[in-house]
Amino acid sequence: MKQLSNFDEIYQFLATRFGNEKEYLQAVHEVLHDIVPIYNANEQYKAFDVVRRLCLPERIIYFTISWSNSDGDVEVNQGWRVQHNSNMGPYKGGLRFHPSVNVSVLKFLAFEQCFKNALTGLPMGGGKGGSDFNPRGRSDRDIMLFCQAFMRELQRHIGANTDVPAGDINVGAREIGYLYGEYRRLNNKFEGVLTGKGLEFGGSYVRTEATGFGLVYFLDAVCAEHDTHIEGKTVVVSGAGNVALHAALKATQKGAKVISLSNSRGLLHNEAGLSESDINYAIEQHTASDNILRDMDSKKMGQWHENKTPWNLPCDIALPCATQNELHETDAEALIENGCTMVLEGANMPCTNKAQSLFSKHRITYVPGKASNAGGVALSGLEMSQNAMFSQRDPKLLDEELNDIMKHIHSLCVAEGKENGDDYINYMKGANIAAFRRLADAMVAQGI
Ligand code: NDP
Ligand code: 2IT
Repeated sequence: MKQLSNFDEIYQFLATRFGNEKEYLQAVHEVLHDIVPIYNANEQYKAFDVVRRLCLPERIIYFTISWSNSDGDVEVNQGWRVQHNSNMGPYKGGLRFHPSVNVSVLKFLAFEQCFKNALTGLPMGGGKGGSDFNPRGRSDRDIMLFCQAFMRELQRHIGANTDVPAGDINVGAREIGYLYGEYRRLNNKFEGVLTGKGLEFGGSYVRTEATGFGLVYFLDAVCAEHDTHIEGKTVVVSGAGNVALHAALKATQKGAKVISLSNSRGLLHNEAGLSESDINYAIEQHTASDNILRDMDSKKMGQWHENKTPWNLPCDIALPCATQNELHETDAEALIENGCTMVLEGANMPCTNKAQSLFSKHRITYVPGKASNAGGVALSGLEMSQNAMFSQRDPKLLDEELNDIMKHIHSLCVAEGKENGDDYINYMKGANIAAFRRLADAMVAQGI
């Protein structure tokens, strides 16, 4: 029976084989540290070698997308689907279109997705996919042609009970519509094979808002746990996409002062706090604009600062909602010095390892994305169940269920994340252990 003397042993096994996959190793390292003691204390987990099996994807599909753009030129992109773990349900997780997409990024996202999906309590395994295609500056027609070519390859590997992709960076409602249309045409099936669909063709109410809203529902629970509330707090948000804008909107509705948004090119700062109508303007216009934040500056909704990030702004709460490793150790230092006491991740792994360590050293409340951004995939799970029943549920009830799911995840983190004799809650440890127990039990029950 395999006893792991410490987490280094299995990490070394992975590091030797996947030494150049730094994001994947970073995500695994973060989890192993917390779960190996639980593994070592459980004879069945050891007998079934669950940790090693959980770290390795069940399958990685690679394909080349050769397509003809709207000018008739041939373009070639790379595509992947990482089907990480299916013990708890069909592989489930988003698709990302970005030039930075590679195997390491998708493996880290797929690995984290398994833990996140386990926390939702819904029957979903974990996966992630995407392409190095860069949609910036492309015509709508090019986006459609690319999505169709991508789906021509992906379609043979997915299905409503096999693998259910959704959106992620640069894959939103428009792209899901084009992807879904191509799947339906090729398979002659109208089934819940993708989530994030339009409301007219099997989509769910509240899915668009769910990640950002869910993040703020989680923040509500964190505030209650610490005898405080969101109202009156100064909040910095990074990103200006689906997650960031809906987080900013819900936080503003709850009385917080949201003083920033950002993108890969710079920062929008509004010291007085963005209004609901400013944020709604961004929600309505961001997909049509090349840089919505610069447009907001020209409309006097804040000041645009080229190449700046929000992390030097004084605040009570930080919500990083853009991308992985966007918040470094020096940013964490600046946040702490300027009075920030809570950091909740809307993006996946936005804080570097060193930034995380600094937060815990200074007893800053830090919540990893696998817990705090689980609202998006939770609503995807509810979209899948609506599709299976050919129904469409009421938005108010779905919003309440999202709130309940986020509160439940919070309680799991608190139950497993409280250190003995200390009132500091280690949300990272809590999330990792709670998710691991569920995953490991499902693996043991289903044999090798
Ligand atoms: P969007 O494509 O809607 O928005 C992404 C935002 O992040 C844009 O403002 C983009 O700026 C910015 N961004 C992207 N790359 C960088 C970078 N390298 N540096 C700074 N800013 C960057 O994506 P989402 O809002 O859907 O996703 C954001 C994060 O949330 C991702 O980590 C994703 O994995 C995670 N997530 C998403 C969920 C969902 O349901 N959509 C669910 C759970 C997590 P620019 O326009 O300049 O590129
Ligand atoms: O990171 C994520 O959780 C997502 N991009 C959403 C996944 C999903 O299947 O809804």
